Amino acid sequence: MSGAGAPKVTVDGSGLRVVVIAASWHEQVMDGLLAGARRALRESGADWTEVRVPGSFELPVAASRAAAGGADAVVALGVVIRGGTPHFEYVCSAATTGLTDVSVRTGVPVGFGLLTCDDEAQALDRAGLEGSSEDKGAEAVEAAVATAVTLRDLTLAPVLH
Ligand code: DLZ
Repeated sequence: MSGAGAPKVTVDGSGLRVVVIAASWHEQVMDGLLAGARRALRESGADWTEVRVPGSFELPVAASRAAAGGADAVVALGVVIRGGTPHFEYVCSAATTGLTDVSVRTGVPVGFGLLTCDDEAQALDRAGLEGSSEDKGAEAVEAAVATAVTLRDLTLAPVLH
């Protein structure tokens, strides 16, 4: 999937409580994703907390707890790099399905900052580091905060007859 065509999302997230959940595999890439997420959160004006989980497989259960605990938006960050066994597919699929389920079941938007890459070079190119072509940590924050604002406005919108 190409990153070309991504919108520039700017949104006022003041008053929102965001929980960032970050996996711990692939430290250099994760550092980039987290730095991008923090930049975007500062720009949005939202308040946030950060928690770490061991791997991307653990992102959904932590996201579920954060949503149940009152977060207005959750941002899930992780990196999975393809290896020589089908393990990659299982971890990616479980994390993706799990995060989707959390967001639809709870009504709390989950920013999808999970990189699923063939190799580390691909991941570094998307990690928002110097020389990277994309900043997926920031994108995940922008999407989650923008969606939380949209959902808040939808809840407050009067019913038109
Ligand atoms: C086991 C595993 C492997 C092989 N690779 C990754 C990875 O590239 N990225 C990641 O976030 N996690 C990986 N894991 C760990 C699993 O996500 C999970 O933490 C373990 O299977 C324990 O439940």
